[in-house]
Amino acid sequence: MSFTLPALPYAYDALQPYMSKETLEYHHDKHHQAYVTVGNSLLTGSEWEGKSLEDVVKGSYGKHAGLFNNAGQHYNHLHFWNWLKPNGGGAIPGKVEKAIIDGIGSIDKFKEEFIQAGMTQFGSGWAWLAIKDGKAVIMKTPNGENPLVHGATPILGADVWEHSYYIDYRNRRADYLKAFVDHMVNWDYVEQMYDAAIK
Ligand code: MN3
Repeated sequence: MSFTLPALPYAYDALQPYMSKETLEYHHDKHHQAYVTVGNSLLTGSEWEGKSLEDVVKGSYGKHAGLFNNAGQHYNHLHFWNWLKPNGGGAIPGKVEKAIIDGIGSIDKFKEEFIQAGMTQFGSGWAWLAIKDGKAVIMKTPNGENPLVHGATPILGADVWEHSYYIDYRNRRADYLKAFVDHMVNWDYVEQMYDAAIK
């Protein structure tokens, strides 16, 4: 298989005022497209050609930095577009809410720790809610890394690369993360990933 860039699952202006049309045009059409294009050129002829995206990400980690960075970012962004939706945030589906409370303590603590993970990821990277050994945990990773290479399954991720927020929030990463949690998260998609992660 090769990597392909799917269309956004909503209009480019659908996440305003929390994420602008301009941000999504650059982030999806330029940044994600570049991960797909470069990833495909590095995948072709490699030992991972024909493998699933998850297997490419896990297999290339620590072995082929260029392919890993681009495949990891392709995986992260495929989900990232679906982790967002217009009028997002709000009520968390019951079983996900229970998993968060069991693993992290409370919903308020989850929000606080998730935002803190994003704030303390120095430079580019991601903040995550992941399932590890059946439990909900907060993680953070640099660059294109994700929980898959740390024995966990991501169920929600916030891109804290500057390209994800600088047009709309400038240097105010905390405001972006707060808007992400309160107004943009597509909890139905988080629930789908949770269901798959605990199988
Ligand atoms: Mn990005």
